[in-house]
Amino acid sequence: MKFVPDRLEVAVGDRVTWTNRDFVPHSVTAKERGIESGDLTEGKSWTYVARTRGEIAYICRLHPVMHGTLVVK
Ligand SMILES: [Cu+2]
Repeated sequence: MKFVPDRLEVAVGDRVTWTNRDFVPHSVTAKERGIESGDLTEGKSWTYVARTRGEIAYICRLHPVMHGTLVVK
């Protein structure tokens, strides 16, 4: 029920992959950026290509207490 790590710094152009290692579904969602992984069930992955600089605060849409930050440098 948490993103590990919950803060990650990457470079522009990097591909970032989230994998659900939990047994309940989760998502990677940042509405203002149009980021939406859809529901990721156990073992499923989703990849985002970081194309613009900045900090992206994201949540799990299914469990909004789950927060993460992706820093694109
Ligand atoms: Cu979740």
